[in-house]
Amino acid sequence: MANSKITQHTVNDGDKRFFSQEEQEEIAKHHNVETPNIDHPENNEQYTGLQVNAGIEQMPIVNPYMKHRKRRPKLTVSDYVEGILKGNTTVLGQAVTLVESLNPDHQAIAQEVIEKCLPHTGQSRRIGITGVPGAGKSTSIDVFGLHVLKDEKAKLAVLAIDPSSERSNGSILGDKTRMEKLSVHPRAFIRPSPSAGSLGGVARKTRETIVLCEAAGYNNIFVETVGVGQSETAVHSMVDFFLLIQLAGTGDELQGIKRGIMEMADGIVINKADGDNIERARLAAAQFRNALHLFPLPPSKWTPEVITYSGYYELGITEVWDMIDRYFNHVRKNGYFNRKRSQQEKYWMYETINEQLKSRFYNDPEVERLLNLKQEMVLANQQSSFVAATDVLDFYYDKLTNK
Ligand SMILES: Nc1nc2c(ncn2[C@@H]2O[C@H](COP(=O)(O)OP(=O)(O)OP(=O)(O)O)[C@@H](O)[C@H]2O)c(=O)[nH]1
Ligand SMILES: [Mg+2]
Repeated sequence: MANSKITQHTVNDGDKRFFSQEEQEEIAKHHNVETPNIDHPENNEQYTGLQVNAGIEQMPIVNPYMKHRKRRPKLTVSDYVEGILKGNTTVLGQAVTLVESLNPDHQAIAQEVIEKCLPHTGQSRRIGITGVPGAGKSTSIDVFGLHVLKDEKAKLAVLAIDPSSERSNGSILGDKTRMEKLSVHPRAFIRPSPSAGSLGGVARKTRETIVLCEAAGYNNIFVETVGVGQSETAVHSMVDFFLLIQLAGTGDELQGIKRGIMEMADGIVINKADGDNIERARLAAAQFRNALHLFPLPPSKWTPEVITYSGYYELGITEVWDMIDRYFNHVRKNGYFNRKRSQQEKYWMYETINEQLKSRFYNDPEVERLLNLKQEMVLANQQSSFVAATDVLDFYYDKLTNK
């Protein structure tokens, strides 16, 4: 009895604890009890009954054969640049991840890498592709992409802008099922939209990714976006050619609501011109052509063309691409190509300034506090919105100048 009292000790919290032989001796000494002498019949030589085998040793919880996986060595700026210029897609992918990272250290490296890549860019055709959900963008990009890649010297990067999205990882990745052929093509690089954030932020990251891709030798860039909201403007401001994918019979062609988007388009293509949809697609094309006549000639002096095709059945793909080739010849000849790119550079400089100004202002904790206060006052009619706004701005300017 005394033995069991010691070997199985109950502590206050009701936990049962077990002690080693030495510990038991130690405890026994402490409690003034004799060292337990475990006297079991099994230990007697005469004993012939059942024996309890020694238990097996507890397996270690860590696999002793496990090899420590080497951590990927951190790349330096020149490692990144060198890898990208060699066209190493793993390094390119890692660099894009840096561009997308919110970590300021990553951002700093990313900016340096971009800066060093800039001299190696500008040689590509940048094509924006938009269309309402279900218009067939992914299906079409797959076939357009393969068409472009028939040229052995061609490399294609497919990027996306989808600021709305929790689909961030879905947008293109999920779509890889719809881009089956392209996603396994050795000369294609597919990257989903940077994860949700402000449109300006997402668009800037995509634009920086274009720089990296071009430095890596991708001479064709597709930027996909969903045909709803403001993202078209962002895409339009980073591509040379803007392709609008439309469907027949959705009523869009009559509503003219997409006027802004139609004005941006350098080419309108009516998808799903197959089966019994061919006639309707032709009709829609005619309506679009009529509508386009109402717009003045754009600064490119290029009249947007309207073409029907079928992405799924791969009909009319060459015609679509011939149109795009014609556009590039046209704008290269009349100098619009370079002019537009310069304008875009300027646009993005101002966009970045706007974005930075706003985010610094709104992320300042003191401004945030004052804003909350002023908001209350405005809601309670104690101050006009104009005076409240001026007060907050003055406070911020003072704070900046006193720094
Ligand atoms: N009949 C026909 N169906 C097509 C064609 N192109 C695409 N589809 C079908 O239309 C549906 C939508 O195509 P997607 O390529 O996923 O369209 P999407 O524009 O990428 O759609 P979101 O990613 O949701 O914006 C799919 O079921 C396609 O199979 C086509 O040329 N003809
Ligand atoms: Mg899609």
